[in-house]
Amino acid sequence: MSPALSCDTVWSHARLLPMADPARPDAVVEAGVVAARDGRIVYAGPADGAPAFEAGRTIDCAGRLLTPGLIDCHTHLVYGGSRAGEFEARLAGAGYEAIARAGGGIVSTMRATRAATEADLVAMSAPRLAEMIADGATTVEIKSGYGLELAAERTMLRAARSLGDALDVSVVTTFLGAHALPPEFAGRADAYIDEVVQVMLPALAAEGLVDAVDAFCEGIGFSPAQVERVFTAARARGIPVKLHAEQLSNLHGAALAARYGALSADHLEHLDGAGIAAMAAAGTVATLLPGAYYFTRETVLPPIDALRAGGVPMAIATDCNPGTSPLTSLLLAMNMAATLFRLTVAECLAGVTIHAARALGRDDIGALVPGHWADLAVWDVTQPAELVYRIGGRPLHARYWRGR
Ligand code: DI6
Ligand code: FE
Repeated sequence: MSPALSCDTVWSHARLLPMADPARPDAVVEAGVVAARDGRIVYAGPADGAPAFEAGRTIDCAGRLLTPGLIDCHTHLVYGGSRAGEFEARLAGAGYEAIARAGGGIVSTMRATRAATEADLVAMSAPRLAEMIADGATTVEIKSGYGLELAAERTMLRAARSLGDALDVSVVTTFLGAHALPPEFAGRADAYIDEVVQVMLPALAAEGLVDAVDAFCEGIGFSPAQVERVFTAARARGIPVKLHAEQLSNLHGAALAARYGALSADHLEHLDGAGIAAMAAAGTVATLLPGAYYFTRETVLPPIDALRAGGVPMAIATDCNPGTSPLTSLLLAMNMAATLFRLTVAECLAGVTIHAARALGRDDIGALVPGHWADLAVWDVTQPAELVYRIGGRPLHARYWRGR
C-alpha cells in the first residue's frame, strides 16, 4: 500500500474548473478534490482515483464550484484623488479636451498622485484592491504612470508592492512612465522619453520595482518610434514589455509589441489583420478591457472573431483607472466581455485565469495543476456560466491565497 500523500489542506466535494486543458477551458470535474502543501497544489482532479491524503485540515466545499483565483492582468489601481467631478462634468456635456485644458483629466490625477506619500497612496488604493479581492482576485497587476517623474513613479511602485505585502494577494508591478507627457515636458516628448529610458527605468529597475514595462502608443500618448526606444531599454535589461495599443486609433502598436516579444497588447479596438498575425506568431496575448470600452462609450469593437480565428489567446482585465474605467470587479469585466464583445463563457473564464497568467509571463498561477500556487476561489454557484451571467452580487464563498 502506498503511503498517504501528506499535505496541509484538502478541499473536498468541489466541482472543479481546472482551466488545465486550453482546448476545453469549461471542462468541469464533477466530484473533485484539491490538495496543497507549502502553498502549492500537489493534486487537483477527480476524488475517484485520488491518492489517500494525510491532511492538516480538510475543507468541505459541499458541491460548490472551485476555480483558480482570478487574475487581473491590467490595472492602474494606485493613484491619488478622484475624477468623479470630471465624470459629472462630462455628463453635463464638457469635452475631454476642455477638461484637460482646465487642468483636469490625466494631469489632475498626476497632481494628486505627486502630492501623495506612499502611505497616502496605500490608504487610498487599499479599498480598491479589497474590492478586487472580494470578487475573487488572487493576483493583480498594478502599473505606475501617474507620477511621470522619477520620485513619484517610485512612490507609486513602492505603494503597489506595499499593498501586496499587506494583503493576501500577489501584486505584479509594471513601469508605465510613458503613459502621458507631464506638463513640464510640454512640446518635448522626446526629451521626456530620454528621461524615461536614461533615468527612470534604470533607477526603478535597479530597485527591483519593475516586473514589466508598458507604454501608451497613441496620438495622445507616444509615437511608435518613442515606444520603440522604451522597449529597447527594457529589452537591454531583460524586462518583458506590454503595450496599450490600438485603443483610439491604429498606429500598428500591436505589431510593434509583437516584434519585441511582448507579453500582451491591450485594448485593441482598432487592431488590424497584420497586427493579429504578428501577435499570433509572437505568442502575444490580446488583453481586452471592456470596462474602458463601456465607460468611454466606444463604438468600435475589438476584432474578436479574427483574434479567435488567429488563435490569439484573449485575456480580460478591469483596466481599473480613474479616467476611463473605474472598475474593480473581474466578474463584471467578464460579463461585459460576454455582453459587449460576445466572448463565450469559456473564453471569459480563461481570460481571467490561464490567459491572464500568460499576459503576466507566469506559468505558476491560473490553473488547478500540481506545482501551481494554491490560489483558489470557491463560489456559491454550481455552473461556470453563473459567474459570467450575474451583474453585481457577491458569489464568492471563500478564497485562498497560497493555500491560506
Ligand atoms: N488608456 C486609458 O484609457 C487610460 N490610460 C491609458 O493608457 C486613461 C487614464 C486616465 O484617463 O487617467
Ligand atoms: Fe490601461
